[in-house]
Amino acid sequence: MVFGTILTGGQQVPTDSGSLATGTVTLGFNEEGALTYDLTVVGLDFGAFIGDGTPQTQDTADDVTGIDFGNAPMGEVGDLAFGVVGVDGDDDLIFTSNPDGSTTISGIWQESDLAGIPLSTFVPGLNSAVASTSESGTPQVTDLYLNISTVGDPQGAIRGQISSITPELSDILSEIDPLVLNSLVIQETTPI
Ligand SMILES: [Ca+2]
Ligand SMILES: [Ca+2]
Repeated sequence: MVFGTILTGGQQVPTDSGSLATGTVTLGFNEEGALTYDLTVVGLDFGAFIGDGTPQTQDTADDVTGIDFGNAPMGEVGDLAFGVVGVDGDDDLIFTSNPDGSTTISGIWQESDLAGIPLSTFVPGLNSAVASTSESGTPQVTDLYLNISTVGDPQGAIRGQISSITPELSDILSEIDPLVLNSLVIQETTPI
């Protein structure tokens, strides 16, 4: 995958949401030019979207209400580009509840999906970031981000700015143990 990022509460704007949930996502263009994404999250409740809708946790604050692509640089709130859940969402969404308690969300953002801002608007910027990364070996942050909102954090619990990444970083992001990543983030954000 040529794009990826880590989602945390600390990337929320204007302030840290305080959420201790984390996510990793990798993305890439498929042969048809659509953007495929694989997102794995620890610490949020996707029960409403899986099977008979049984909640994954008793607490309702962690219940996910939206998974959205937004359009803004890091540190800014932008317009909704593509809301992937709901009736006008991604028709390719697959939710998988993993044995370790994490949830994986996979989908394909095509030009034909009903998006607030069509995918084609982002393609030149995304391609240019990939070209720059393959030339310099350095990740490039794009103006596209992923935001997950919940009952407790309706503006967003965790966010990650989509970056073009090197093959090495892509391997790390797809192979990292989600629970290990989550414990690292919790250690960093919990005051001693
Ligand atoms: Ca819950
Ligand atoms: Ca789709």
